[in-house]
This record gives sequence, structure tokens and C-alpha cells, in this order.
Amino acid sequence: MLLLHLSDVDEASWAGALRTALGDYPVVRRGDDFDPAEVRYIFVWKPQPHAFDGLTGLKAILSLGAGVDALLRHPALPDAPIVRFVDTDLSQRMSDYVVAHVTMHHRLYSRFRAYQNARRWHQFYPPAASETTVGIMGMGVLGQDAVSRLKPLGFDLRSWSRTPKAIDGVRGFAGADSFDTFLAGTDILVNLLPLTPETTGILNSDTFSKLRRDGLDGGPVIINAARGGHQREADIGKALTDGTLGAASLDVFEIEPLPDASPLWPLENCYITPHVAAISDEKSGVRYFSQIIKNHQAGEPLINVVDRTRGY
Ligand code: NDP
Ligand code: OXD
Repeated sequence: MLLLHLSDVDEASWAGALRTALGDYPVVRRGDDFDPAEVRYIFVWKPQPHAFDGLTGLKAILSLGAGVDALLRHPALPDAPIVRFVDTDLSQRMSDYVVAHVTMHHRLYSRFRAYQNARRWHQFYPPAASETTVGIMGMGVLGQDAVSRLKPLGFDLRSWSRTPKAIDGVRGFAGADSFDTFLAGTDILVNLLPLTPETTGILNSDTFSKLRRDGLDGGPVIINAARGGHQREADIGKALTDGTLGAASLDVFEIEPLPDASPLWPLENCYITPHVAAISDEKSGVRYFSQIIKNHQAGEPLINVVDRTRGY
């Protein structure tokens, strides 16, 4: 039996689509009449504290999100394998966001917007893409898709990950020891890391001060599409105001929704989106998770299982 426990999405719609995809396999929702001991799979997003109560026969936890940081902090998380969402549709959506914001900052959008507001005609030429270095933190599923889409645009690319990566056309840096060298050549810093104890607060004043200063006019730029816990918002506000950073694109925040009182809202060089960089699409998600259940029921191993000791 599959139990759905989804918050902030249309759970009824997902349940209907999963029932269609899984045929005879029983699919239940909270509030339905079922025996929790019969549940073999639970499909979760932002599970409540009691979500796993009584699930004594659980074989796997299926995460609607690609990021599992919040799930791993659940106080009553059972010791079952966690399968996270990995999908070409999700990767495409994230890369759409990354490409849009990298391109916008490379073409000095903030500067020309200010000129327009001032009715000023001033021919200031942005650099060629090949003269601009995009540094991506996190070279997993999403980071690799992002570089594959930025490469044809001609950007100079570098990556930073925990273990070394050899990707054609991307200069790879790995581990804490190489972080400063990675930053020193980066004009546009893109964060696609998972949130773990090691990566918490990594977007801070110290990091910003190490980015390349003589590249992009107006100063280096950060783009965070991963988790709010990666960023120190007080440091970002300060850096955007004192010129340490030229601009920031932020899709995620320390507290979501971003509070009304946040000093980031009015900053003209801060581009805020409400955690919409990439959504787990229902059609793709149903295809992915129903196939995982079918394969697992047929004796095949689970895929994209989270490594709990690494935290992602
Ligand atoms: P992956 O697990 O596939 O990739 C993670 C990458 O980060 C890997 O390259 C890994 O290194 C690297 N990494 C992990 N820890 C460290 C560290 N301490 N130092 C350096 N590098 C490190 O994740 P995804 O690409 O699938 O997703 C990334 C994140 O994106 C998710 O965790 C989620 O938080 C976020 N996300 C946000 C969305 C949004 O709408 N805003 C939507 C979807 C995801 P290595 O390769 O060596 O293991
Ligand atoms: C995710 C997200 O992790 O939407 O998938 O943030």
C-alpha cells in the first residue's frame, strides 16, 4: 500500500494520478480508512510530526522534493531508505532558472534598468560570455544539467563539489581546500548544493569577499536556487548595499515565505522569486514514483537513494 502525506501541493490530484498509474496497487491518503502496518511506501513533502506513526512495515520513503534536508531533520524519521526526486523535467526547470539569471546578470540588467529609469542613453558594453566566469557550487544532477546548458552559450565555467568531477569544458574544484581558489576566479556564483551541516551558511560575507572583483562591472553576483539555510541574509543585504556584490538572485530564504520586514525586498539589485526555481511536476513525478514502486515490487533495487551519512 502507498500512503500520501503531501503538504503545500494538491494531494488529491497526485493520489488520483498515482491510482491510475499503479492500477490495482492500493493508494491511500491521510483520513482514509486503512491499517498503517500495511503501508509499504510513504510519499512525502513537508511531513507533519506524526506522519510516520504506526508504519511498521515501511519499505521506502519517497520524497517529492529533490532536497531532503528537512526530511532528514524529521524527529521521528523511520530507518527506511529514502528515494528522492531525480528527473529530467525538474533538471530542465532548474536550468531554465539558472540560465535566465546568469544571462540577465552577465548582460548587466541592473545597470541598464537604472539607465532606463533615469531616461539615460549610455552605451556601456557588457563583456562577452567567454569573458565571464560562472562558478557552480554543487555538481550533482542539477549542477551538471546547468553546465550542459550554459556551455553552448559560451560562458567560462568552473565547478565546486565534494569529490572531483571531470566534465569537458568545466574547470573542476573539489573539497574545502580548493574553495578559495574556486571563488577567486568566479564572477557569477551559482549555488546548487544540498543543505548539510557542512554547507549551512556558505553564502556569507567571507565567501562574497573572495569572489573575483575585476570581472563583472558593478561587482560579482550570487544566485541561490538551493536552500535558504545556505545563505546569511544579513550578509547579503550588507554586501548588496556596500558594493561587495553587484547583484543577487534568490529563490530560497532563511524563513519562507520571506517576511514582510525583510530588508531584501526593496533592494533594486536583489531579484527575489518565491521558491519557484523548479517544481516537481505532477505528470513527471507520477511517472517516476509509480515506476519505482512497480520495479521495487518486482524485486529490483531502489534508485536515487539518499546517503544518510553524507546528508544528501
Ligand atoms: P545532488 O545530490 O545530485 O548533488 C549535490 C552536489 O553537491 C554534488 O556534486 C555534491 O558533491 C555537492 N556537495 C555536497 N556537499 C558538498 C560539500 N560539503 N562541499 C562541496 N560540494 C558538496 O543534488 P541535486 O543536484 O539533485 O540538488 C541540489 C539541491 O537543489 C537540492 O539538495 C535542493 O536543496 C535544491 N533544489 C532546489 C529547488 C528549488 O526549487 N529551489 C528544486 C530542486 C532542488 P559530490 O558530487 O562530490 O557528491
Ligand atoms: C526540491 C524543492 O527540493 O522543490 O525539490 O525545493
